[in-house]
Amino acid sequence: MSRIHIAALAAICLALPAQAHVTLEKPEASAGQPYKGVLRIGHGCAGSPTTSLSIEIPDGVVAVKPMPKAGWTLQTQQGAYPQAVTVYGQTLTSGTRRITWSGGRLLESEYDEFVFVAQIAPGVAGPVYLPAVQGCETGEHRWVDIPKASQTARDLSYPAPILRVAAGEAKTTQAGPLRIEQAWSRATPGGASVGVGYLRLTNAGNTPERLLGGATDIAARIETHDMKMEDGVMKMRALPRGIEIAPGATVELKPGGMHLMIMGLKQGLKAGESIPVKLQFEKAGVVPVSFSVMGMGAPAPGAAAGSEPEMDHSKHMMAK
Ligand SMILES: [Cu+2]
Repeated sequence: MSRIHIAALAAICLALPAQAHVTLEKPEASAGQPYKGVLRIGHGCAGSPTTSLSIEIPDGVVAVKPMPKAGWTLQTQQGAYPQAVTVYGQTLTSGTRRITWSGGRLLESEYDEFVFVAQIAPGVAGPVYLPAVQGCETGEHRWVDIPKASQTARDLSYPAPILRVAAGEAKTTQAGPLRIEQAWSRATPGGASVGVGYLRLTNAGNTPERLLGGATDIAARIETHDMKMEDGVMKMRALPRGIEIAPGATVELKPGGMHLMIMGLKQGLKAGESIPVKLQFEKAGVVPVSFSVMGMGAPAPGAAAGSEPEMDHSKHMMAK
């Protein structure tokens, strides 16, 4: 090859758009929030078709669930987290640390996306990296370089996909001695008239407090409910006296147990939005809180599949 050809080739390589690298479509996330990662593969290995993609999940990215891809085999490797993470009332100590899609064939001339969902642990801030190995029929690209203090990703030939995490606003509401945390709900299927609400309540006061229900513009009313087994069937019942939070106690409203029931929904609840709710307490009175809506039917982050009772309230039976 002539000198000119080499120079031209080098120029082309340097001019490759960012898409030539393996990158995340949305490289920003917030601590304590859900995150959907879309890895983009825009080329093969020097022309050779891509046949696998493997990514490492960094510390602080938890409750990871990869999306299966038609024509590709999905494998995950589980491992311990360096410290337990509490997400929406669940304490997680381990989870998916590596995802591998393999067995497909993505031509140099084609583009594809590999998807996972995750939760960013509270307290994470700054960049985290998801080293990725792109396997090809011939050779591989190891997108695993992490910039040193004086560098940026631009200085690296094979930068690892970067995710910049903004310190999330602490989703904690304080009302006198009462602390309200991690208020969340679930997306509803079309036409559903009821939704659920979960949260954690801590009473640091000396007298009992009581959650009586609440109100929201997007539904007729909000009730306090419980679930219990009756003749082998999980049934829910209204708690007309509300839910007590004893002095010094923390009460968790969570799947399979006590919950808020949002009755008479005027619109569906969509993952990613937040619902403004005015909670009603016996002593603290009306306390505004917003509920983050999580994916439909998804178990609470970290809950093992099948570990929770039926949560589709449209099917579930009201105890008499
Ligand atoms: Cu209910």
